Amino acid sequence: MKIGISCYATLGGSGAVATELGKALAARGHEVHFIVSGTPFRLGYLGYFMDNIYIHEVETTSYPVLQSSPYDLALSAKMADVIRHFDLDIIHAHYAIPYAVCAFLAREMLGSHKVKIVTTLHGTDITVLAQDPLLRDVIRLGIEKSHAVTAVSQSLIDQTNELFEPRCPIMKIHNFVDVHQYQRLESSKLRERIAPNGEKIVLHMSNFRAVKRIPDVIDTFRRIHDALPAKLLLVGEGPELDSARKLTCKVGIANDVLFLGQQDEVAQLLSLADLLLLPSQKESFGLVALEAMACGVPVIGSTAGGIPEVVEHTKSGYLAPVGDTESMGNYAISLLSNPEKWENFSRAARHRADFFTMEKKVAQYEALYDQLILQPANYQS
Ligand code: GMT
Repeated sequence: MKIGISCYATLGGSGAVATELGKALAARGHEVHFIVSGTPFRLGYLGYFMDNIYIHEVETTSYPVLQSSPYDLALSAKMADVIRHFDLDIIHAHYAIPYAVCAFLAREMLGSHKVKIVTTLHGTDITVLAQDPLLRDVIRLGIEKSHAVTAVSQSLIDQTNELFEPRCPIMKIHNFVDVHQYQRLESSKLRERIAPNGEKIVLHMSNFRAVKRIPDVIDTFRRIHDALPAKLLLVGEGPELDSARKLTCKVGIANDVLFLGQQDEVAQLLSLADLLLLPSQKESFGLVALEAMACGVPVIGSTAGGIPEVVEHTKSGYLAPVGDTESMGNYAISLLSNPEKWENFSRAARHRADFFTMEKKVAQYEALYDQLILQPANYQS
């Protein structure tokens, strides 16, 4: 098959999933065309050449009469160009706006073309952006003009159904992890440097947006730190980073918190951790939780969105209502102070990750593409 993929190229779960999917499809012999604003971050540091992958960068223009640089229109035109030139079978949009809407525009530009549009909803496109009445109808258009729509969790399907009542069912394809790449790697030397006195290592990794509730990460860690020697690794960048630094000073834990910024060697970092914290306000799936679990790291998180579909409360981690840092702290302390319990949770986390293996989920996407290719060219509506 010839498959176009359009997604956010910068840091974030949707771009990570789209890129890992593209890599897996290419490895299975499909021709994959990324139509993006820049090389997706998970393709940028492969260290080897991947056959079957093509990258088409969108260039925008500016002109005094235009209010802003028309990126979305340039993206649509680029999609149309790539669809026509490479005779794509599928264009897979990751995130409703702008990608699903641009894919629709691209197809309209081409008049008649066999290409089918698949849209994957990732979370904030529905749980945040679609709450804005101005954007809601644009998102509705993207959903209705797709030939198939998938979502990364049942929770996200339920929220989308409630908001849009789409005519065609949304298909659940959970996110996935490459369990060969994400496994607990040897890290004793690094661990010794970061936690020289045998401190427990707690990790949070995100885009540091308000939705991640960074103050809850810090408050949960403060409770752990009060009870036992521990270090907190904060990985990622985003708008809440500055206030996070200030808060760690204010609560007196700054010496035991490491701000690592954006990092590429995710499996290596996760392998260092004894616990992952994910106390999000909204989280359609929580890819980082799955990647951590594949590395044998139990998760302490909130019950928001799709997190309970990934983390089994009391088995591979503990979940508490959003904002309940007291329970999160107590759960964390009970796990970190009981090696046998931690070992059981770690094993269960690795076992749980096997439910979300890349092979299974990529096969589901492949089957969906196959099915669409055989169908007549009408949109959902
Ligand atoms: O919030 C993020 O981590 C970024 C965001 C994105 O769109 O890149 O992630 C969303 O998509 C991920 C991949 O499907 C999911 O694992 C995240 O749960 C989801 N984020 C939210 O729902 C807040």
